[in-house]
Amino acid sequence: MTRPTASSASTSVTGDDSAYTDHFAREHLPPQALWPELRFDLPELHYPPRLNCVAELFDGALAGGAAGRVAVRGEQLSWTYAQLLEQIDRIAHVLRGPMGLEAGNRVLLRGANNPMMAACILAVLKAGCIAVPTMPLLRARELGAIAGKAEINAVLCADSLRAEMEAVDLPAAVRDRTLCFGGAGADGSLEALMAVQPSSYDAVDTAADDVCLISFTSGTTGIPKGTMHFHRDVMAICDCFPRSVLESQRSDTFIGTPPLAFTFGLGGLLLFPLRVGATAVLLEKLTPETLLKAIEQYRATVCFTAPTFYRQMAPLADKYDIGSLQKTVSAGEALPLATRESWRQATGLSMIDGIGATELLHIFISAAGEQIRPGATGKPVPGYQACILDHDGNPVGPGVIGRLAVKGPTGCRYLADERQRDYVLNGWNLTGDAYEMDADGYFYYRSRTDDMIISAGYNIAGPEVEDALLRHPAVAECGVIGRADEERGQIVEAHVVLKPGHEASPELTSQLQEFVKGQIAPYKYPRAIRFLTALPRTETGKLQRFKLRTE
Ligand code: 3UK
Repeated sequence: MTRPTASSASTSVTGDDSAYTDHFAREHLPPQALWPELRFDLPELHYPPRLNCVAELFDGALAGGAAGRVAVRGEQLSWTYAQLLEQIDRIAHVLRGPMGLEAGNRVLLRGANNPMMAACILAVLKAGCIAVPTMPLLRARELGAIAGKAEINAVLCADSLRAEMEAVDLPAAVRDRTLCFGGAGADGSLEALMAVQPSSYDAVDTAADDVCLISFTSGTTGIPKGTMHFHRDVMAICDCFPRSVLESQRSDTFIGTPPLAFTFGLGGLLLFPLRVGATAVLLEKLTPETLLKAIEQYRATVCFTAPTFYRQMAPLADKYDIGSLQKTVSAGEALPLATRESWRQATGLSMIDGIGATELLHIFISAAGEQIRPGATGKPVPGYQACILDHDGNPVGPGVIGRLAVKGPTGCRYLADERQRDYVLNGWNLTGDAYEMDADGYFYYRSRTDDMIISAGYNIAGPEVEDALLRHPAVAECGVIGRADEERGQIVEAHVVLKPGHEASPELTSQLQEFVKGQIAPYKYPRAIRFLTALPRTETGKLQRFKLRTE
């Protein structure tokens, strides 16, 4: 078996013996010929062949003297590193004891962001099982599809989400292995079972390439895709973006909105803080106002959320004392320059934009501080490489729009999915984004590859028109799509949410159209404008363009 070294990249698994007796995950990995090339170009990415990421995270934090420091804060409680570890260990005992799970089994997880949900996810990994976290708003039918695809063996579910979980069509054996947490702690609850378990658990001795996480894409269309990640992938994301771009430290307090079931949130709000012995604030149901309030209350230093949240927080920021904030990270969709500027005006902070994907686990192109170039997402995060490919898969130079291609220590491995062939080309991960590079190697987002609008022979990127519209004082949010048109093939159609105090009217429509023409090439202006009260978005803050199209 080839082992990854600094000089030779390898697409091979480390090949160490799996610790699993249930081989579902390895048996459902795509054939290795269809994997992207994996690169371990930095010394810190050379993990030992036996690796349990949760043991590794806690060993590191405790060795750094974190035992008595606060690891997680929720609305109701805070746990130090020692206390969080004890919760994790008790849950791990429940999984492998009374629940009767074996190594390699899949555990579906449901819950909003809070310390207990975090402990459950980490316990599953520590116990040698595979976490399948699910977005809190999913309904029974969607959960059923995920449960079926991942052939889950057990469920840990927040009491508040119990009713929807009970409506899922599950095999009796899985139903019998469903535990709830965060309720009154009644007999049979996870907490009741934890209370009688030992307070310390020896991590299962997993291989670095044992699958520990199956994360389903928040995909805006089609059947959800399960992406499979190894123990070493979890460590790799902690040792890339947070180390070289974010430069997080143990004095940091992390806060933000993305669900732990979204890898943006799992990394930014749990794994990254644990890696440096910092504090994670985990709060449920945040709004722009309550997030600002929480930043003030918890003296947060690092914030992770989506562009739409920053856009809504900017005009409210002066009502709160958020002077503790040092770094703000935006991901999930393109950060319009207009939003970057209004955030800077409101807070004095330069936004750290970063593109990530569930397939790659976390952020792979980004920039912070002096490295930021307005309009660009940034440069490949050390450990990753990126280029732009044309239609035939050949690299193109600066100034040409093409398909973004990435490789690094993490990469796409779909769970039994034909679409693996679409995401990987010649060893590169193709994210489905149209990007352009400049001569200095900065990467500029243009649109999703399938969202490029072609009107009367011109290529028009919706996000550029959105950025122009967002600069108008009446516009709060907007989404631009191509609408089929007999004469032009497609026309640019804008969907606009107005700020309070502004009314939709034909005059405003013309005003907005003229306003756009004054900022970007006039042929890009929205020939049609529709006014809405809100834009359709996913739980992760992504605009659902297909919903605008079918309206
Ligand atoms: C889009 C962006 C422009 C892009 C994610 C950070 O979003 C995440 O994962 P998903 O699988 O979606 C991936 C797609 O979302 N996107 C994300 N960030 C940006 N487009 N600028 C950005 N900064 O289309 C990408 O292909 O839901 C983000 C960390 C972990 C993640 N999973």
